[in-house]
Amino acid sequence: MSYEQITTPLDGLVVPGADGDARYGIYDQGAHTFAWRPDGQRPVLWVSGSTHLEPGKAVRGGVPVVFPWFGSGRSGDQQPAHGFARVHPWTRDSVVDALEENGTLSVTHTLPRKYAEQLTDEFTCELKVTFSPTALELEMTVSNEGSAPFSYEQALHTYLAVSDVRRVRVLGLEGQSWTDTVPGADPGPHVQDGPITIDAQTDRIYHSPNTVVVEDPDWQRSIVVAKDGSADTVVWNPWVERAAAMADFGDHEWTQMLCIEAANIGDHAVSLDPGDMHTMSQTITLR
Ligand code: TA6
Repeated sequence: MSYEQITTPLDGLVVPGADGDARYGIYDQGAHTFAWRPDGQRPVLWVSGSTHLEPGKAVRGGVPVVFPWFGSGRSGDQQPAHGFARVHPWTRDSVVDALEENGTLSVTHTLPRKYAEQLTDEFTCELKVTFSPTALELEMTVSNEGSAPFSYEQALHTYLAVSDVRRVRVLGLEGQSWTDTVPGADPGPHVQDGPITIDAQTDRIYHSPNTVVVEDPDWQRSIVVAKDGSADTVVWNPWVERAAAMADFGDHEWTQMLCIEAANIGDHAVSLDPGDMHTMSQTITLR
């Protein structure tokens, strides 16, 4: 097993499986993980068949890195949506290839400071992604290199592949407080009563550090999303109308995916004093 450099549609690395499909994959743009598929398994990450795959445009699927704001930010007027990190090429600093030894590949990227033209803050943002046959681990570390406090929002906006989103259950957030961000909905706060099931457009910020389990009976698997350094978990499915309104999202694809996102948003934005750093990590496994 070995990795290959790719230059189209975007620069990055891929580890092809026996069938030629990507087992592991990451683009340099946005340090964007686009594939993780353990042996004998279906893909764990979902990517739209209609996604853009061109420089400067966000990829619809995989794990977009949301930084330094979520959505339109705490001011409500920040552009681009979900920050600039995901639409620029990051510097690929290191690749640790242990594929022959144990099937593991670690890739570390940093976000070039020049793309943060809207910010005066001095910071570094690094993402280390470790692919293995049993886990996908993402570690996002931000350091304050300046002389003033630096505050940011973040998310690992993970698109999980499911058999049919109407038939999965999400466990681990029972009793947790959540905010409804569906346009026109009562934002709450609400308290989660029992497992989460999806029967309409769903766009929620759970204010919880808990591990989440997505039970998928039709595919006879559960996807476990554990995290550290994250106070919020976003749960999103666009459902019919929202999916149809997105050019980079196939009209019928909404049943195939569910976003479970480790995040720090709003009141949980991270504030770093000069010289401080913070790591948010997300580890995905199957059971
Ligand atoms: O994380 C959920 C969310 O904020 C949704 O409201 C929806 O906008 C989704 O992200 C996708 O955002 P994007 O900018 O990638 O189209």
